[in-house]
Amino acid sequence: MSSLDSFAITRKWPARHPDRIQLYSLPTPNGVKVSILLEELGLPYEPHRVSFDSQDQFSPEFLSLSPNNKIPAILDPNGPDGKPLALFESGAILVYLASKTGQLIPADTAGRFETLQWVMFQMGGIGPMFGQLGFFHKFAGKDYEDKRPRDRYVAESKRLLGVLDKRLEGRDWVMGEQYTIADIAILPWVRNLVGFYGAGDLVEFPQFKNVARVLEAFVARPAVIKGLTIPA
Ligand SMILES: N[C@@H](CCC(=O)N[C@@H](CS)C(=O)NCC(=O)O)C(=O)O
Repeated sequence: MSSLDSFAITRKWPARHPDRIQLYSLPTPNGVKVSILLEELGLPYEPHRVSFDSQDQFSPEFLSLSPNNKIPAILDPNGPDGKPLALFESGAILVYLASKTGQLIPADTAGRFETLQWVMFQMGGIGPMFGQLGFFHKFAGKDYEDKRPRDRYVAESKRLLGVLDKRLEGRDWVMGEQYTIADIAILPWVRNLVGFYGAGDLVEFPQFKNVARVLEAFVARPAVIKGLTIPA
């Protein structure tokens, strides 16, 4: 009997290593944020694939942990006070894991909140806007005759890329010299926009030279290369 047995999610995705962080995910731009962070931190974890083809995200077991039916989610057997902690929402998971380890987030209060501000910029801006652009450019919305919704998200995505490009001027990473969870939140979405969504031309990506430079450095990191493939 492990401390995770009382979590219904472990009935559908049994924990073979209940002492490790359990990750429920898929290699999407939101999912890989967590696998990349776990790889960067070198924390032992056990990934579980939540298959959208089988509608796993709507199963009662998954909803018991992630009521918004979205990946990623985690179950940490060693949460606060040594008790298990279940979490959904990638931003909350990034902040939790960085705080738990004291890594990839500045130690000083001002630097910490500045980092969180950029994580929120991704969660409230880049993620939802790029995601809508993907719908109207690559998925079902591409067949809509009325191109105004697509154009709205193209314009908003370009605006957000402009904000990010300005921030990265003269900086190695979003927070300057220090690589943080802000980079891990934002850059998988930029990669997805120009890669999987094929929207590079649409948003005139080459003009965002600082974003392109930092994205190149990001995707070369061993932890990023590995994290992008998890769960297999
Ligand atoms: N704000 C959420 C968004 C998560 C999200 O949108 N996940 C998508 C995959 S990238 C998902 O699980 N979609 C499944 C569905 O909507 O049914 C987060 O950052 O964790």
